[in-house]
Amino acid sequence: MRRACLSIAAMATLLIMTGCSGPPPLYVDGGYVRLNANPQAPSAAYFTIHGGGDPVVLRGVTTDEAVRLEIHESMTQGGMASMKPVDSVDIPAGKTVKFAPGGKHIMLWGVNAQTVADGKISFTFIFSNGDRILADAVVQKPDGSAANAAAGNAAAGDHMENMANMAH
Ligand SMILES: [Cu+2]
Repeated sequence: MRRACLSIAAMATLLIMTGCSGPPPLYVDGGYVRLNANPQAPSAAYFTIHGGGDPVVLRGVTTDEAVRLEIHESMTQGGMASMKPVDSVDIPAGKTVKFAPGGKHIMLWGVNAQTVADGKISFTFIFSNGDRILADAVVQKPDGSAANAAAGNAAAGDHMENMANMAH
């Protein structure tokens, strides 16, 4: 599913470069879950959302593979790091919104152990324009290495393929 979205994005990029004026697609990629070293504590998921032709709002994220999740925003105030849940995230047209450590993230409670072993978690992103976009996240151990070596390598391969597409 993720691969299909990426190739549509790559094709759209090519169309734009060849002079077609179709709007850029809204899509999600670069997903990974960083497991918490403390199994009782929540883990975090990170993604990159690429805005399409019109501004939209991310209204929610779901997964079948965790007990609960929340969209969070981390901040540092007076040297104190904290985070708070957010209900929605604005995705401006044509802009990239990155979920990354120290900023926006998806907090996950009770990640399915079998999913962790498989090394991949699927999420659905729900947008204000009605789009529901499925995106996979590679599961990483607390040290950043892949929880499942095969899944981790496949993701790295996707990334390389992506870079190659962009170079065309
Ligand atoms: Cu959080």
